[in-house]
Amino acid sequence: MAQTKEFRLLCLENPLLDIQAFGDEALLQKYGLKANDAILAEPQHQEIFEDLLNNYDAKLIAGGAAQNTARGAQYILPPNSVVYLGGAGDDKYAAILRDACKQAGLRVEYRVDPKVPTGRCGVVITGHNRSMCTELGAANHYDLEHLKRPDIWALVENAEAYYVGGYHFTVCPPAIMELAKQAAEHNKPFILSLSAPFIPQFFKDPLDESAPYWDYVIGNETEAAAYAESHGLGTTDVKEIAKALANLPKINTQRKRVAIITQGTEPTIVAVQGEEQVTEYPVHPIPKEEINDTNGAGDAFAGGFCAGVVEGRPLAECVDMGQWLAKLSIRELGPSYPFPKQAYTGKQ
Ligand code: 26A
Repeated sequence: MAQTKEFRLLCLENPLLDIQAFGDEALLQKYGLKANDAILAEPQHQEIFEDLLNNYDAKLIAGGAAQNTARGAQYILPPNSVVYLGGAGDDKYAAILRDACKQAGLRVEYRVDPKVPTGRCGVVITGHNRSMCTELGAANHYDLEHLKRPDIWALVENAEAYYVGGYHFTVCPPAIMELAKQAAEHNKPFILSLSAPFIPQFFKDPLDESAPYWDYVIGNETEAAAYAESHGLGTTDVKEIAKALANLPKINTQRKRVAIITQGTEPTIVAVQGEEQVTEYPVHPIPKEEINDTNGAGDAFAGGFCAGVVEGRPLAECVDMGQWLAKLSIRELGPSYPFPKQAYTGKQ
């Protein structure tokens, strides 16, 4: 039997170690955090990491949104299917990340900066919400030079699909554009996640520059709303926003753009470029008592979805794979997947 090609999916973003704890309203207030948000740490947030570790029994868990997605896609795909790029330090935290990725069978190619600590993300869980506060550290030093290094660029050329976490717009838009252009030139799918409301709000220009290259754009309802507001779409209707995203101008006309908006336990909305009809895919709920936390649920959705795209499955099945993997992840602590592995056995 012919061997399947290796490393068909290449992902790029910010490797982070999550410092995650169950907290309360007082903790959120202490640092001025919203219950469900993702922000970059500012001076007033510096203490949160030690605070979580010392006073809230925080756990260290591999994170970084697209790294979670990459581990998720690899969870479903055959061994050696996914490679992940980003910037990390040369420290204990990087070792934990490498270990977790190795266990998940994910190949990582970090741009190592020995002078800067690995990025970390303080995660405060309250109920079914998660508030994230990120200090990017070495992840912020990812650069084009690393992407263009001959051994890394060979991985880019070899890959058949690209997934970029929108959080990377805060780090290295030129690297994103290189992948976007490579995808369009070779008719490979380029998948982008909006990542967080602050990306369309405060990184609008680089986001918009990449938009013509999106074959798939994935976001949740709050990211969609932030996009609509920052782009003056004049609507708060998720279906209309999905349609607007799908119908933005596109460079590679061989693929119709697909916009996918998840909404927690509400149906996933899917719009296809040029199509009037928007499709809703109901989520298969799990009993409340089985929910551990929702940190990484969206990343897991993207992971399952990307695995489907790489395998060339029909759109409805890609969505189903995303919902399936998200369901597995929210039963685990943080952005993790159950071991021993469960197999996706077809549409639920
Ligand atoms: C640039 N920022 C803010 C970030 C992140 C991030 N990943 C990359 N860049 N802020 C939070 N995360 C990750 O999101 C995951 C949950 O979706 C966290 O590390 C967490 O694992």
